[in-house]
Amino acid sequence: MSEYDEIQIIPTTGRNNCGGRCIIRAHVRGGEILRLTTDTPAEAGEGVPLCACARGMNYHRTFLSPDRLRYPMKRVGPRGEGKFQRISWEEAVDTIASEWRRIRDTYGPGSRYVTYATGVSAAFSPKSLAQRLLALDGGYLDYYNSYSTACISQATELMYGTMHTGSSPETWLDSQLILLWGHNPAETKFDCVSMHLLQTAKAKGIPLVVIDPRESDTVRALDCEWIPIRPATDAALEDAMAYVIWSEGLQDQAFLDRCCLGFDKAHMPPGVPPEACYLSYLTGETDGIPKTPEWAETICGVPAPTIRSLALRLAKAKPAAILLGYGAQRHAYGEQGVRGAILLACMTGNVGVRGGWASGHALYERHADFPSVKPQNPYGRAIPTFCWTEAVEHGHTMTALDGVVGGERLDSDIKMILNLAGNCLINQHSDINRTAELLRDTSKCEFIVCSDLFLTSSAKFADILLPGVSFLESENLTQPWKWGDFIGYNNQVIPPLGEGRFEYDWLSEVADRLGLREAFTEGRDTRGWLEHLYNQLRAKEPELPDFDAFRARGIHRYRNNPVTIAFEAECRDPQAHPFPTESGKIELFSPKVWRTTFKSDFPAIPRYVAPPEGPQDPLRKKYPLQLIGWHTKRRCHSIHDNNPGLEPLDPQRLWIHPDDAARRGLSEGDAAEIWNDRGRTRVPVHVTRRLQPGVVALAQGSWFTPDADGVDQNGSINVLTSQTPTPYARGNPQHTNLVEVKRA
Ligand SMILES: Nc1nc2c(c(=O)[nH]1)N[C@H]1C(S)=C(S)[C@@H](COP(=O)(O)OP(=O)(O)OC[C@H]3O[C@@H](n4cnc5c(=O)[nH]c(N)nc54)[C@H](O)[C@@H]3O)O[C@H]1N2
Ligand SMILES: Nc1nc2c(c(=O)[nH]1)N[C@H]1C(S)=C(S)[C@@H](COP(=O)(O)OP(=O)(O)OC[C@H]3O[C@@H](n4cnc5c(=O)[nH]c(N)nc54)[C@H](O)[C@@H]3O)O[C@H]1N2
Ligand SMILES: [Mo]
Repeated sequence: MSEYDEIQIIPTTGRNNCGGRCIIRAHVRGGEILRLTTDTPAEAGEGVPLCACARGMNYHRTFLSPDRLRYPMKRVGPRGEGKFQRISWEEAVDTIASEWRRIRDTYGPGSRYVTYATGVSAAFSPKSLAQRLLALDGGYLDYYNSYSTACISQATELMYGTMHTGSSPETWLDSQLILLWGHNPAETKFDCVSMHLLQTAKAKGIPLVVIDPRESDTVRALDCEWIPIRPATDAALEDAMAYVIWSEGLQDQAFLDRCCLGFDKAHMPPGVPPEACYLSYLTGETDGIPKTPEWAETICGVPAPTIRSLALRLAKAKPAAILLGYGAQRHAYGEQGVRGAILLACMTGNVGVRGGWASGHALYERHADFPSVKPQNPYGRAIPTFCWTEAVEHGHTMTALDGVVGGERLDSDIKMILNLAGNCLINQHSDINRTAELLRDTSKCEFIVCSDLFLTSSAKFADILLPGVSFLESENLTQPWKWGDFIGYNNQVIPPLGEGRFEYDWLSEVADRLGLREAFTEGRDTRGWLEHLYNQLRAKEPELPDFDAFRARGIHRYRNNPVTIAFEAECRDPQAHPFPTESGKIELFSPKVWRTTFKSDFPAIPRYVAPPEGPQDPLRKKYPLQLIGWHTKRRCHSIHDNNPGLEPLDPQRLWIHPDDAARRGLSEGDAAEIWNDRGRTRVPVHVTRRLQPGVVALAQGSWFTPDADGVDQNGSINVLTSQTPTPYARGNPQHTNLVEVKRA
């Protein structure tokens, strides 16, 4: 390279699992990245600029670090110890192909599992490609749910019959009140447009209220009202708000009568005792306890007058929107807070109207998705993704009662794991110590392949460890999460580091060993597939330019973005346009839950249930503090934790209230140990009034770094979290934890 070489500006987009997918422009000279820039208002035209945050601007520093994995390796010490020996790609591929075949022939196709892994959240992802090859080779154990949205997606479907409850986000500007419930968009990127819209809403004078145990960055960035709540008690607050609205006669009774099942006795399904309705619970007819604000205050910690006034404001603001983040549902009874929010949206007549919001998951597709590369899975069975450790331990005993779908039971434990561009094998899954012990036993899961950029805690558990390539070194097709009307081309910027390879290349060689190359590749290389997938999308989205033009620009911003309101027709005339539920109505009471065995511990109506490790658990005598996590601006999950340049943005610290700190003799910056029966971690404390006494908070995603005694030294929250799934969705309760803290 010389300074006279031409500087090329290559447009690309990131592909980690942050909802943003911001625009990155790499300034490259002679194969070397000089700097990264991002979208500009001039480029964006009338659209919202798709600007990268500090993480986006740091991709090259994170990914081109000297710590990158550079060649294939095989494990030499005990599994998990992290000792590896360099091998050739040929040996790696041969070993994978022969173990793949052996395990299929010994235990059947359903013994093979590809983990939840979001490091390449793009259309042509290593995870989907591995599942493609397994499907062509007889099948694999699939999963459903995500670590992101298990409870919110299933609770929403339970009530509306669909997760697609989102309207166009521009309609937020037609609201009179917006509640950001367990939602922190200033920090937790779901997209590049939410904050822009919320800032516009703020400028228009629309009141914004944040309900969160922490005074999040969103409270500060939008200067909004903050209602602190005890973690895992949102459903109690919602019950009491419903009580106030009902006792003041402010509910939209016509809407409830027309569109909802189970609010009161007169609207219950046949064959169910009428007093199983929501109202009988609310008034205390069934349990003698009216769900008053005073009742809720003792549980959720929000003062009764605040509850009353919030309820009245919600009922009187017409229309109003309850926007849910995913934080309040990553809890032990995370389903119930979601159901309560939907109930409030129904009671206040905010469903199906512009400026209102159906609430729930709010999936929304204004434009088509890229097609899948996965053929049908001949094995057909799937588990909740969070329950994969159960399937390693005792898969052959798992049945529909454990969340198995697509068949009555599993016929094998998991014997082979492919963990490609993911860190859920250890770092991001709950109860790291339990998972590590399980995976150390090579008689249980017999073979583990990891492909990553770094020697992460998950990568240390690989039998074969492969060097991947980052988005700067390979290409793909990207799409943002729900609000963002564009698609991006992840152009390759520089050649791969070391012997790093995109997963498709070596999977094609494994396919070759299995006699499946032609079926797997259909004769295409990566570029050929990307063009093929793009053209399939283009057939549905006629305004897309041809592939080469799209690739050269690196982005297409959709011009035709019609405004849609979820359930407009259903709400107007549910007879002619039934909701996609069994009853054709919004099921405030769920006949499905009533019939099933969930009945005993999971109620058929939205209502507060005291969760294990919640504020009312007797375990608080031993572990008095409720610990939650959050997704910090400094990382995307575990990504960027090894980039010291980003650390000052949000150093890993335990947030603790001054009263709790004083009681333990802790001052700002002191090293603390946090523990419960599952594990221990050490981290400095941040003494702050940005949360209430009794609550502590630790950002999720920090790299598990155990000392010789197994005590984590890096504030990695998953040494403290539980593997017990939530009762209905069987999701991850990773924000519900009781702990104690002391000076380290
Ligand atoms: N910067 C950044 N952005 C990201 C990600 C990232 O890692 N970093 N990850 C992306 C991914 S994959 C996902 S799934 C999303 C995650 O998005 P979310 O799940 O919404 O993010 P969290 O930070 O876990 O939770 C949001 C807020 O909920 C609060 N909260 C926790 N417990 C409770 C509770 O009991 N009640 C209430 N009312 N609030 C509660 C937290 O304090 C937090 O401020 O973010 C995406 N965007
Ligand atoms: N306690 C707690 N745990 C949580 C959460 C929580 O809120 N609290 N959140 C959960 C959520 S919402 C999610 S989505 C999961 C996320 O779980 P994961 O998807 O496992 O999380 P990441 O840390 O993003 O892991 C991505 C991995 O891919 C690697 N990688 C990045 N880019 C590339 C690439 O181009 N190629 C290859 N081969 N590798 C690459 C990174 O080095 C990293 O190891 O975590 C969950 N875990
Ligand atoms: Mo997520």
